[in-house]
Amino acid sequence: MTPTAELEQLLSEAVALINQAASPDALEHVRVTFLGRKSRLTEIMRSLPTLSSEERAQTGKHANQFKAAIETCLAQRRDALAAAPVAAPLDVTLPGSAVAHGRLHPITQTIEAILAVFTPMGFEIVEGPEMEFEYYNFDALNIPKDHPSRESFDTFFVDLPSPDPAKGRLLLRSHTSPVQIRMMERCRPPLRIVVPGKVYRPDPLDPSHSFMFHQVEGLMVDSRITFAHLKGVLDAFLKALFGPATKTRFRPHFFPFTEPSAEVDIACASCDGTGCSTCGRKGWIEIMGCGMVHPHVFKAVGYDPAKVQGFAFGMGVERIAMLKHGIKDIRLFFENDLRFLEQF
Ligand code: 2U9
Repeated sequence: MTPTAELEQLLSEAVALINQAASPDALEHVRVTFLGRKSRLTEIMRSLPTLSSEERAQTGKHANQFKAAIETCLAQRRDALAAAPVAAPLDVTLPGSAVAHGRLHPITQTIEAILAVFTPMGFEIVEGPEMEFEYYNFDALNIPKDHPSRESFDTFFVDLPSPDPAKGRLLLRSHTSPVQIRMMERCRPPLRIVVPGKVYRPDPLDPSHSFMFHQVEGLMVDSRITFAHLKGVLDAFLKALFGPATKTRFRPHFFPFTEPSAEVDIACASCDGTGCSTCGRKGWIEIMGCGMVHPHVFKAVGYDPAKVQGFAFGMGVERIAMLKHGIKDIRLFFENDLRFLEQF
């Protein structure tokens, strides 16, 4: 093959490769192959002195044309690549990448589940202060200063002078009941409220005690309210929370602020009341307390106990969450370990 024929063949190969090149690097590779020091073109140029003067003139001219044609081609392709969009067009049908999302704390989820049963029954959600006066936490609730029942509501007192000495010392509330007292002071009956919130008791930490925990309490006041209303509402509540087959039992108890008072048990779902380790072989699990509001409590807020009756109830949120999820240690709720929290 003559050098001229060979250059023509190389040119068509080079043009094809240049047009296929998808990146500046690929283009450079083509340039080195066809124009570089080790290329066929360089060999042909080096052999020019061995040719006759006529052949030398011809081949030299063709070699220069070859080189110029390839350089033009390379420049065009370089411009085309620079103008092309960098990324592939967006395919909106591809599945998206998952966005990490947070979630509500299991205690918040449990509070919301509890409230979601009461609000459709007409109960309004009310909140109040965590730092309280002795009067709202104890006195108005028929827990007199010298009464031994006050000891079951062990209390953190706040080391600040009381802004209203007539209402006693400041403390961290040991139950959410002071909020119901404040509501009754402000509103005339009828009243239907549920009160979620944090409460504080100086208990030593163990698997079932924490110095701060959450309660949901409730209060319904109207004329002609009876214990039957209390039973109906709480039985419906526990069936909504633990399932329609849940059996309930009301056991007599004592609270200073209610009379009569009861504790409410649900039949153990693990053994259906026959007795197992979950229920301590008793077949029943204590779930909440309740009772008819004591006449002294109504008197304290200016309600006439001859005209209005009411029922009240209270539950510990951590205890309910532990029963619902089979959690054995209350401290897990407060450690903020994501391996625990991400399970809810
Ligand atoms: C007013 C009148 C009465 C609230 C009540 C209970 C029974 C009760 C406990 C459950 C477990 C607290 O978290 S716990 O330790 N609570 O058993 N609470 S009746 O009675 C009231 C509240 C406010 C004005």
